[in-house]
Amino acid sequence: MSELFDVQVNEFMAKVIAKNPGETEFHQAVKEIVESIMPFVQENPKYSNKKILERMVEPERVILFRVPWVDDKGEIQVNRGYRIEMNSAIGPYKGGLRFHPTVNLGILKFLAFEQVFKNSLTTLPMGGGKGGSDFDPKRKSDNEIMRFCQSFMTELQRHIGPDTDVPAGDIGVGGREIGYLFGQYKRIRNEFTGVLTGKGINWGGSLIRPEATGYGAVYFAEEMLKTRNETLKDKIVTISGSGNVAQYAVEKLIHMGAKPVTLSDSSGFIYDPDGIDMEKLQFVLHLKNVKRGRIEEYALKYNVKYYEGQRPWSVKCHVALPCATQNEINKEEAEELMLNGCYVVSEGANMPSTPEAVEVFLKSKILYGPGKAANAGGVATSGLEMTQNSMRLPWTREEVDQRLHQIMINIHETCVKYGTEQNGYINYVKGANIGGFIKVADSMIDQGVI
Ligand code: NDP
Ligand code: 2IT
Repeated sequence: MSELFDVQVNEFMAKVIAKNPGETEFHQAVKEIVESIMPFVQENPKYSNKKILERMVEPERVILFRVPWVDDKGEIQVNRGYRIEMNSAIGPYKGGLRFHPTVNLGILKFLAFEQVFKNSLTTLPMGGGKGGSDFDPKRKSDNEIMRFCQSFMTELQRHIGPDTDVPAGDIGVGGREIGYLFGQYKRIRNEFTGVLTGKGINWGGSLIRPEATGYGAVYFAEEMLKTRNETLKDKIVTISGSGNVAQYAVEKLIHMGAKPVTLSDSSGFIYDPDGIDMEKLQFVLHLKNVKRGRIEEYALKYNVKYYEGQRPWSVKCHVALPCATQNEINKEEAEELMLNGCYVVSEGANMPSTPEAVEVFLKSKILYGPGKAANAGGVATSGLEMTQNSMRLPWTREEVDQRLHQIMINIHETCVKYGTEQNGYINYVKGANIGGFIKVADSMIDQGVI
């Protein structure tokens, strides 16, 4: 980037930081976008004249509310609920809910901001939003989870709707939580609508939605490899996380003939040099989705090594799929991945690589697919769930999977279109940011000063 752009980015960021103090993850997400977009905006004065970036970093609406509930001991607990309605230029607000003790305004604003660009990349008509709570679902009984979800929805329901804002899952929010949330919405509003996605298959859910984010991240890795005339077959793959995204990334990797060798949770990671096969994956699904246990149990069951308190990036691999959380690959870990021969990173999680790690990937000229492109398959399939709800007609697994696959191919093409540099290197960060920006920015211009 030229010095002029550096100055402009720094000036822009100084204002964002002053206006949103302490929201470090939000600053990080905005800076990455602004660094990519600033040169493009300068070349296209219609965007700078209309203050598009200045408007985009300000959420259309932020909702913050009290979530009181009674635990199994009869004690009253108080959590904080949020919904960030970031941008509705191209469709109703759309994005997940995260239940995790670390949740705060800055984290949800970063996620909502990313979501705006991601949703635009899917080509489907969805604006961007995100919400959640600092509620910790770990070690809670099923009844406690239900009571919390009911209290959360009792307030959230007045702000959302199938044509207004359509939440879904994220960390700590899966099929079980969506069920309790949906039940409470229906009870209060007396409406059976597609107000949430990730619903159960008997009550308006879409086939392949649970699989979609993990499958999509693997499809994206495959598309990146194709640009070098390679495939995933026989590639050794490290994966972090062992939740929704990680589980189905592993399944698709197995289908494609790759060898997934690690999984993790917030306590540590397991390394299975023989590869995680379908039978072992079934064990993980039961462990995580039914027993709600720790990944360490995999090591005990299959007699492999468990690394307490560590992340899997020291393991030799061709491909890395971070599928746990933000900032889970730092500069040193990125360098270690490169030294060990890793040359494909496809991000299932949102912003899993720190800015310094991203710099390492781009300097090393590897195939690096940032989250807003690589993990867009989840929200894209949520968009397909909304379509099926509107039609009141479900599609088959094959139909949804085929559409998901095509959307990931299209997102990859958009990244190539806007991210290919003069020397031929595809900078997917730039490609995804500019590709996602244009449709939202043009829609904002069409709709006046909104
Ligand atoms: P889950 O709650 O199903 O799983 C999360 C996994 O990541 C768990 O193994 C969890 O371990 C681990 N994890 C969470 N927080 C941390 C942390 N602070 N440090 C270390 N490990 C952590 O969530 P998902 O699989 O749905 O989400 C994973 C990532 O993918 C997130 O970044 C999310 O935003 C992103 N994403 C999800 C989509 C979806 O459709 N679900 C769509 C697009 C992106 P533990 O159980 O110990 O907490
Ligand atoms: O980060 C994400 O894209 C999600 N958690 C999925 C959002 C959705 O609305 O399906």
